[in-house]
Formats: sequence, C-alpha cells, structure tokens
Amino acid sequence: MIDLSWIFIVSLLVGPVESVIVSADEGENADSGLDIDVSLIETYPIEDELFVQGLEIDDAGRLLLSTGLYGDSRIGYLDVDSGTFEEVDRLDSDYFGEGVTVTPDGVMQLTWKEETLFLRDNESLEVIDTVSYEGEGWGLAYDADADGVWLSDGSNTVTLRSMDSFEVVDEIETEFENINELEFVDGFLYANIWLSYDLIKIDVSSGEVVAVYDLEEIVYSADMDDDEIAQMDTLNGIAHIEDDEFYLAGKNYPYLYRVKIE
Ligand SMILES: [Ca+2]
Repeated sequence: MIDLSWIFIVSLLVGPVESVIVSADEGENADSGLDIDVSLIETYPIEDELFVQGLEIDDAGRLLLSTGLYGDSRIGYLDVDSGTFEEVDRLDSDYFGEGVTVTPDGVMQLTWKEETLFLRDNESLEVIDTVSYEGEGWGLAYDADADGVWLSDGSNTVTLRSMDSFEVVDEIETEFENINELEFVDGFLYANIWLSYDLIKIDVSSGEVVAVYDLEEIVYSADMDDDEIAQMDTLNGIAHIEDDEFYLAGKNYPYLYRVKIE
C-alpha cells in the first residue's frame, strides 16, 4: 500500500498553495482577489534589430526607445506602423545604454556600469546635462506623484531618486531579483524581470508586489520562424499607451506587442 501520510504532513507544513502567478490568459490575483489578465491586441513587426533597454511614450505620443551594447547604444523613436527605428543619437562606444524615461526636466537615459545618466532635451534628445550616480543602471520610470525617478539596478530593490540631486529618497525591496525595465502608471510600478517572461506590478504606496504576469504565451503567440526565435534575447521594455493598454518589447525581438493588462 502507498503511504500518503507524507503528503498530509507536507500540506500541513506548507498550508494551502497560494500564488500570485497567473498565466497569460487566466488566473486570479490571490493578494487582491481581483481577476487579472493580459490579452494580446496586436503584434507589429520590427524591421531593425534593437537590443531594447528602455521604452516609453513621450508627451508628443512618440514611442521613445533606447538600446544597449557597447558600440551600438542608441536612442530614438520606433515607428510602430512601419516597424522602423528613427535613430536620433548614439552613445560613445564606452557607454552601454539602459533605461529611459520622460520627465519635466528632460529625457533621462541610464547607462549600465558607467554611472552616468544623460539628460536630454525632450524635443531634440540633445544632451543638456550629465548626472553621476553610484552602482549599475538598468530601468528608469518617472513618478509624477513623487516627482522623482524610480531606478532599477538588476537587484531585487528599486530606488526612488530625487529630481534635484538624483540621490536615493525612498526604496522598495521585493522578492524578485533582476528587476529590469520599468513603467510607472497611476501609483503602480510595472517591471520586467530579466531572463524571464514575468512582469511584476508593484504598489508604490504599500511597497507590495500585487501581481505577477507570465507573458510567455503572449510572446510566442506571434507568428515567428526558427531564425527569429533564435535571435531573441530576454523580454524587456514596457510602455503605457492609455487606459490599460501597453506596448511590450524584447531585446532583438522581431515584434512589438500591444496588450491589455487588467
Ligand atoms: Ca518603460
């Protein structure tokens, strides 16, 4: 006879399994009790190979995009309909570009290990100032409520930086390592998790991760051949469009995704 008593003991120790992880098309957020869901609206082919590190829609409605890699770090705009990238500027080859965000002071562009932030004119993207900071730079998102900028550095913690000094004025520690590209919308910070298809949603007021979305099914629902799949690096890049709609991108992904996150 099979002894099932260990299962009973384990279930006593662990308790009922409660998870906030949901699939792309079903699930319930155990924390909030709200149904959460990601649905694909449209895919847009990207003609250029873009190692996406930052994605945000600016005040003029343009899709601002920054790329990484030494010698290939660029900033410009992605034309969603044509799938082409309008490069406006390129970093010197000893800088590895990272996240971008639009602020009232200008567009901020991070670098990975160079401890340098480029502040750019919101219209021309011309560099108007540089700011030094300590540590790595991964993702950036302007928080209008706090009038500060959230920064990720690949750890499990995001820090809020003051607009004046870029010093740390607040931080949120999560259970998720490798926090990458960011997007701030209505009191919530959305964050890609490097080397995964997870997107987390952080309630900035409580510091809690209130949802985790698994986007793998969305990514592979696009019509891709083996060569295109082989060129893909990690999912990275989220930009709020309006209401509950967002663009999602990835490093060297052949498509941009328009999704609804509820
Ligand atoms: Ca973003």
